[in-house]
Amino acid sequence: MLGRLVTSARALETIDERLMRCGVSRRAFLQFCSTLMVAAPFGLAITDKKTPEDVAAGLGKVIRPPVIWLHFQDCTGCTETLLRPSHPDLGDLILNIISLEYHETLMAGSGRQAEEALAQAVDKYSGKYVCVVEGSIPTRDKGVYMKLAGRPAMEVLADVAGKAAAIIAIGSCAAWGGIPSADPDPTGAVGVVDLLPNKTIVNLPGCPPNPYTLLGVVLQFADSGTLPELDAERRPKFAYDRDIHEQCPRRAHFDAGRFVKQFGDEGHREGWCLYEMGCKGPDTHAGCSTRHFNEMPDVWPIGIGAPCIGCTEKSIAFRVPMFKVIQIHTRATPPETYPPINAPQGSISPLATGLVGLGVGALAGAGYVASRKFSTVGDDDTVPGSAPPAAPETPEGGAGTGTGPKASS
Ligand code: FSX
Ligand code: SF4
Ligand code: F3S
Repeated sequence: MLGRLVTSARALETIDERLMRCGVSRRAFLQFCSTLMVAAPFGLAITDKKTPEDVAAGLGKVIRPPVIWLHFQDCTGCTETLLRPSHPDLGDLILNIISLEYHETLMAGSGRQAEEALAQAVDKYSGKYVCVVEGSIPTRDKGVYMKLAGRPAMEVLADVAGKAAAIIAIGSCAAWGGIPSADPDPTGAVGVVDLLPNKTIVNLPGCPPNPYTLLGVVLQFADSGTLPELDAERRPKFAYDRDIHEQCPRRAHFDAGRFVKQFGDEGHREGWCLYEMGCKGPDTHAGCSTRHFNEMPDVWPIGIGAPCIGCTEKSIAFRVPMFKVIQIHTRATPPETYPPINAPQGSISPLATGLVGLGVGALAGAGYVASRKFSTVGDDDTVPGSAPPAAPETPEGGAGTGTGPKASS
């Protein structure tokens, strides 16, 4: 695939040649490379380097990948997030790094002119271009709800994506239907994979997704003809292997049981956890908690005080109400199940003692706490429920040293 893309594109420029010709500063390119490194530190061949200079040296030799971008039922947010970072130069830089051959929102032409441009681009780069699809495809009533130049979107997709070297479904709409597929789904909206099940498709869900994920996939493909490793939902693992909750800056509040109860309350103003406001972060795979949007720190849903709606998960976003509290299915468990770190040494009922021993005894730390409780009760045969507080531990007479509560053997 590499050979095909590089040889056939000999007439195209390398990224270095293009940047030099257009007077783009090396500094801007290095900044882009370091952001790409931060956005995709693992799992992407092009960023698997020591320094941004190394990444830039490798990327500079890559032939600018021809990209044909299709728009179907969408809000254009995926395009906006790619080309409207807070530094306008970055949008320009991106358009110099990829070779965007067709994009309805950005091109000057319209109508017949635009149709001709599409046909020419497909013809010229047939089998070599990356087809990026934004938006869902209506299928109800033979796809009559969206037509381009008289052709249903389904037909345009089959034609253009069918001749691509790789297909990327950007955004939740293109990945699995997104907002247009929400109940009652009037147009029968589906994602690309539903219509082209046998094609190699990379899904980049998110409403919108992080633009660096797209650029990383496109550039790796242009560089080596390979795609990054995908998960079962065809999402690149480098961007979707963690859940939001794992690296959320509000996680300490979740663990401590500090929850926002109402928008605007004291907890909300203090930046507490949004779980009880319906945050879906614990069940949502995406990198937003560490890779923010628009090149601005804290610009992501939870960063601005809104709960994550699970926009990258097809079983959550636009299916589960935004503010509904979810059951957590990942490793993170609600804080009340965490073993206490400083357990009060007061009276303990037999039931509580038994439950502690059975329920959390398997955990090493909790097992130790439980055993302390067992020995406290057992040592002096105090009737459970009326035991005096245990003597505080001291360096001389700490746990397991003979005078304090003993760990069971
Ligand atoms: Fe969908 Fe793209 Fe959501 Fe919008 O256009 S993924 S509605 S943010 O941006 O397709
Ligand atoms: Fe962050 Fe949401 Fe998890 Fe709270 S529940 S820590 S806000 S991801
Ligand atoms: Fe989407 Fe949640 Fe990130 S709503 S943008 S996955 S924080």
